[in-house]
Amino acid sequence: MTDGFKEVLEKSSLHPKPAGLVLQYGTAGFRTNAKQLDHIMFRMGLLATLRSRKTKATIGVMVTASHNPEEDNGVKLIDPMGEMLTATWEDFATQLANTEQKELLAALKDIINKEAINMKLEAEVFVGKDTRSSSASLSQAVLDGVHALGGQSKDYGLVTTPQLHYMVCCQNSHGQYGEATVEGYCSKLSQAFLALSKNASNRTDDQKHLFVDGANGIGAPKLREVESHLKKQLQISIFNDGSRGKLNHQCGADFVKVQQKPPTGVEISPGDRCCSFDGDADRIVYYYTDSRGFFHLLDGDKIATLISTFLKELLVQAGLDLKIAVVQTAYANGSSTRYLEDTMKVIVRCTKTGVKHLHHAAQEFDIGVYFEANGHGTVLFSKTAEEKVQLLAKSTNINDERKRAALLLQNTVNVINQTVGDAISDMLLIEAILAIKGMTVQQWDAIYSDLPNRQLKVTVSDRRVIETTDAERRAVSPAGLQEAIDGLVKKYKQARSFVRPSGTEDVVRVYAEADSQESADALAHEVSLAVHRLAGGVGAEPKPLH
Ligand code: 16G
Ligand code: MG
Repeated sequence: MTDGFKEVLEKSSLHPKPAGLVLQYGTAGFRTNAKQLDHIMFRMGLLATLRSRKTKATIGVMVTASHNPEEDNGVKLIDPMGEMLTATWEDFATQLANTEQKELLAALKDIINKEAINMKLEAEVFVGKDTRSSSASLSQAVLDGVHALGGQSKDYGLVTTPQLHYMVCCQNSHGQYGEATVEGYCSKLSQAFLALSKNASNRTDDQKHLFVDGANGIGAPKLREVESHLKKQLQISIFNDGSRGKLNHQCGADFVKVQQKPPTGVEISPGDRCCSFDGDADRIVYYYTDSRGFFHLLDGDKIATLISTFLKELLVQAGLDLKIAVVQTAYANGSSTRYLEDTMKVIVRCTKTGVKHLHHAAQEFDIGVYFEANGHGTVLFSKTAEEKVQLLAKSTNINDERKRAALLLQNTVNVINQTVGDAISDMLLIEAILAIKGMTVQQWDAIYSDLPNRQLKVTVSDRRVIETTDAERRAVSPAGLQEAIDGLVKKYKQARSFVRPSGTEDVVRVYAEADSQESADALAHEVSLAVHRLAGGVGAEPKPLH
């Protein structure tokens, strides 16, 4: 044990912390300019090793800054079943990150004591990275941290974030979830996709064609690996594959969702079915342009609707009594919530922003479909649900319709990466559903019409003055803000608005929706003004959009 610590001391001096630098383990780990992250990576290697001993399981560490610009990087830890790191350990991560160099050992020992960690136990950490130029040396710093505390490591090199989550889950489930290799991932997902596709009626090559914007990130090369298993059942043209353009620059899911326009670097014609991944391929949105050149976005809400409709129909056909729910956040378009509740009659839950909150809420149901409007999401099946599906799929004394539905459900379970939202897996599921239902992207889009909406940002001196409740839908402080929002919302038809401090940027976010784009824009502006006036706005007051 003493020796181990000696090595920590020696190695940590190679990854020194800039004095005074303070960083926070945010919604999705640490994320900032890559130049500030070397010591963070080393320390997250240390922390992951402790977490591995504590849980007696393999832990993952992913080096990525997702949709942030190329100059940034970041890191997040993955817990044993492939979930996000548990909240108490997020606090340890922040403490360890901000401890000055000379206090590092004391901070480590503090965690070891608090969590009663047996340092004699073995530890194993899986490490992955995205395609950023800084990722190679930063992931090496993680590995240095793991080795300094005597942990074993496996370096997966370039993988998508959800692939690393998958590997961790496979390893800790001793292969029950699948084989912990990229090849294992590709073959599990593609086999399930091919089995699903057999249920599609004959499709033309055009109908099988999908245009994918890889955001110039890791999603593109990883999708190529999957594609080689798909036996041309899906014909993919990949744009922004990283061979030329800059990561996330004018492309990728975040750009398309925020700008409401197609990415640059994609040559598409009206009606072509397209999707965009983000920089680490844990997010996906679909879109097309119509013959008049109008852009149509199919975001996480539309994806959740498509998937939950498909699953609900299969449950009815299979005669399975399983409780299905859709989990959304306050950003979900009001039309989607209304459609799901009133027409589809499924349970809808709303949680705070951030994948971990949705994931936990979805675990409470037999089948929990969760998606953020921005395209993060997946489907979770409870153990009972999976067992019932398996049993029915094996049974011989049921009619053809039930059998077909049971097999479809079984393959649906297998095509989904249940550990976390996964652009590649979500894409395969969506493509299979469209093929089976014989549905075009326009028909999918027409299931319901989005309410016009607008998102704005307001800079304030301290965004923490805004505190929210009711899954971020209401502000409890500063005094008077919620009353002001309520008053403004009343002025417009079908209107809704809320504000929340961002978990990833130093701004307050404002969301508004209403029956027309003009009204949504005007409401968003008026609410921004209220935030600026009541929550310590910095600089000039927000100007109207028109
Ligand atoms: C992070 C979250 C995402 C959330 C976003 C909100 C994960 C993996 N990612 O990217 O789910 O929508 O933050 O950002 O949890 P904001 O707090 O700046 O609005
Ligand atoms: Mg991402």
